Amino acid sequence: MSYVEEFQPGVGALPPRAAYRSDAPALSLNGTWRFRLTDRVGGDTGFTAAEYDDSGWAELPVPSSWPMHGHGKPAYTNVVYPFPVDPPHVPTENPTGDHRLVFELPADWPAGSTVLRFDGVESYGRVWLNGTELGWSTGSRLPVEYEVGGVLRPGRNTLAVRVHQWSAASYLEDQDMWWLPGIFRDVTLLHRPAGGVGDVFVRADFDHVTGAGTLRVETDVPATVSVPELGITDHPTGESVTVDGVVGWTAETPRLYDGVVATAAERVPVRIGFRTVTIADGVLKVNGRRILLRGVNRHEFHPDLGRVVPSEVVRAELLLMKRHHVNAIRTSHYPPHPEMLALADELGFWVIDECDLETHGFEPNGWRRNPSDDPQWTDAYTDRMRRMVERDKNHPSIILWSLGNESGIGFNHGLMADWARKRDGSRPIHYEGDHACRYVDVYSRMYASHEEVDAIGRHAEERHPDADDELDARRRGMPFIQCEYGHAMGNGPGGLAEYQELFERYERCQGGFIWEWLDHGVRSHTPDGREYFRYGGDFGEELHDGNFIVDGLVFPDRTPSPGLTEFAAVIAPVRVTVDGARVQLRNTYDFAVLTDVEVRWELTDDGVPVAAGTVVPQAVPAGATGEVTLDVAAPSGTGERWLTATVVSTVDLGWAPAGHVLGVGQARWAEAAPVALPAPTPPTAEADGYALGPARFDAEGVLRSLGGLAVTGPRLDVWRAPIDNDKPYEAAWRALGLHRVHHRLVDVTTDGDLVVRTRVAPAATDVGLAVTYRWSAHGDTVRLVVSVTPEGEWTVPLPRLGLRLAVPSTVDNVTWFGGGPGEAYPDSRRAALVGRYSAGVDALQTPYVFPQENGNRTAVRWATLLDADGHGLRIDGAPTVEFTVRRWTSEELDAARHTTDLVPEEVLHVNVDHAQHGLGSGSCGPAVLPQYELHAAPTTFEVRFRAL
Ligand code: IPT
Repeated sequence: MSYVEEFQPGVGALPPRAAYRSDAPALSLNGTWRFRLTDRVGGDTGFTAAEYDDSGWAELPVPSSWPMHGHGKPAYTNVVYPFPVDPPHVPTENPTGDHRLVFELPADWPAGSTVLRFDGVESYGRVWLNGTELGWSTGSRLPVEYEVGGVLRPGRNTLAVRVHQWSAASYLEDQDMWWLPGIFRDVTLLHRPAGGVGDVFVRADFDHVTGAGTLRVETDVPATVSVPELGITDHPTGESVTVDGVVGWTAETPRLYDGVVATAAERVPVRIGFRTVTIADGVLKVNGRRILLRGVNRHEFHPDLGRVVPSEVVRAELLLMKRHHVNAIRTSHYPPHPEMLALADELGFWVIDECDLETHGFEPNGWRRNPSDDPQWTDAYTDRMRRMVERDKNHPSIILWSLGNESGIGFNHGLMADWARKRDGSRPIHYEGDHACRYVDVYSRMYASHEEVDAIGRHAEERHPDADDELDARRRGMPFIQCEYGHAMGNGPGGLAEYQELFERYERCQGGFIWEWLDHGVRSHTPDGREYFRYGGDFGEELHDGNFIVDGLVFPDRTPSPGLTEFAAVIAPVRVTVDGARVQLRNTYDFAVLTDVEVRWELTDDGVPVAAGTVVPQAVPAGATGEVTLDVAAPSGTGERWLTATVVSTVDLGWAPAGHVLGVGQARWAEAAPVALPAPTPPTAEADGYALGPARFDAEGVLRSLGGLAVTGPRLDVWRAPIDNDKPYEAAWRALGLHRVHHRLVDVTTDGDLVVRTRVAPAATDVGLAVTYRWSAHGDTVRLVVSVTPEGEWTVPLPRLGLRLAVPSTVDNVTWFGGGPGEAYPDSRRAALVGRYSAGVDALQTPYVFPQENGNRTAVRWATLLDADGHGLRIDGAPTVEFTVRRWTSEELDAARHTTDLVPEEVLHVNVDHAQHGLGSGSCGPAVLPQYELHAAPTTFEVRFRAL
């Protein structure tokens, strides 16, 4: 048995303590180290000696995930272990990274105690300083400190770290992510002055009735705390002090007070947020009020660097979250870099800090030998919990401790929870895997359907089979959160607005966390230099879970995907309702007063502004609704008239500049005046087809040109390149053959109109769609009425129902009046506003890492496709269509595996749809809600074409 196959968590580390940076000397050992990769445990340790010659080794930045720097490769599995499940054993072939750093100790470094701190080493790190072994650690996303005062030398020092990818601890770190070994967080030398502060525990409660804050700081040694702003000066630690009139900390009002904890030897800056978390009457409250979590699950990943996320990237991404109204983060599924929590305190997020624990790979084996229920692993479990709580306990943003993720359930969870409650009774315990809620304080689920959330809201959920009456009653009395919902894989998720309605309807349902924030794609380039992102299987892994690793609201480079835009619209803090000239503003914040905002309104006719103005509303308290009446002097007009009211901040919010949108509402003031079409001119038969006004058809009744513009089609289309969230349907769609339908011409006749009848059906089945295309010409407009009648027994929904046509690739400037500016689908269209928009065809594509249906513009009244000279085509819905245009077909999109597989054609493929099926969350969760399913049913729709 190899030494990496121990159940115990480590040897030689100091007891865990709070993360802080004091005025004691510190030396970052981040930088360029020497590196050598071998494939076995237990190799010669000669490299740990100071005199060892490492000049032949590679250079490697630390922190780093070494496979991202050309040493070995990343590998992705979701649930399964990429090695036999035989705990605590791991493969003999065990990528092992030897790291060496020679560093100079500053001449003024004080004598005495110094600790060497590693903030993250994956998965097993063995450490030597100047040839002396300090110990070893596991618990990758947790810090470890070694006392090195006795081994540190003046001048030159040699640090050697041997990191093994696989260890017994790998069984506890089976999170759904790339396997990426390395010293991936900071390495620091910290002087520990004699009489220094040691551990610090800042407890800062807020009494929402009196407005008083009570501060009590605990330290290992007698010390004082000062908070100048609150008039607290040299107050002894260990004793409470109550101050009236403090401002409580909340995610919406993240008020921090700067303080200092001091002994004669050391000063530790602390940032104090007064807040009290309680569960009362079955509701999770902060400072006495119910909170609603509008959260995301956040992994730490960077497309070039792996588990190393530069601090400026972290700040930018938290700002991006704030700007999209995200107010909560679950640190799935391990404690983040400590700086992220400091930022969460500062910017304002509710955080579930989750322990670095997942044993999901035991599930496919029936949870046999699951470490969660095995005493051999108890120390490892409680060690992880202790190291998380001790490191992070001073962050006001953290409101719940989570025991980990997807680890089944066992008594070790109970021991973790017990320890945490004893050490920090101020935060409730979360763990989703405890379905009976034996050890936890909140009821948490993942991917519960709307129906189930509704039942939970009514306290009418199913009883858990393992729960007796008491346990059942206990759970039924708990607040409910969805720690994961809305699976943001590829296009989607759909149905978010309906979840939000449930969270707002039921007091018990306190929101949730979208799975997940970020696509973990690995940035790569084709030989000719085009960028794309790799996912599971792209590194030749023996076992992998493909693109299940790209399931975020932002792309790997952290640009927002339409899913984020939609989520932002759904959770926008101000719900704006326009009713004539009255605009209601519902403030959905839990704490913040709506103030320093203005309502900018605009009146448009067919998307063209005709009047605009600004009004300043009265302040609206949290949870209340305010109203303004607009003074609109509207000119007369005949277009479709919309009033749009946008609530924007008039001040810099700290996380967004003035002008930031907090909510938008729209209402239609007038329908468009009906267009009177000129009387029809009948079709004429020609040698090779038919002429109808400006249109020319071939003998089979297929449109070939319009006013001289080459056009092919349109003909019926029911296929879309399946989206990841089509998982519940895709197999049935393909089995039926919806991706390979045949169009049989029935006949072409003229009866004043040109009437083309076809039957559209896949081979090998007797179901089909009888289609009639009725064409008529009215001046320069050609009108098409399509009637579709299903035949046979349809048992699957349709991906889409509409028309596809091809036009020359030169007409690639698109303008439309309808929903926009971004893509939208029936169950994901809160972000789409009616307006007039323009974009090039390329900008209309959404580059999902795994290519799939995308780019639909919803409720399009009309669209023009024009070339550089302004010639082209206009398409009108009667009244609206769903509209997509791309340089490849749906079939090509379907076949592509990476964005760079898509090659532009000489034509544009335009989909003009009567409807599309919804998105849902079916890649990992509920399918499309019934009201957004598209069923084959008798349907008639109308489209008009005109050459421009
Ligand atoms: C759930 C996991 O907790 C999460 O890490 C991720 O894998 C997600 O699914 C899917 O992307 S577990 C699943 C079995 C519901």
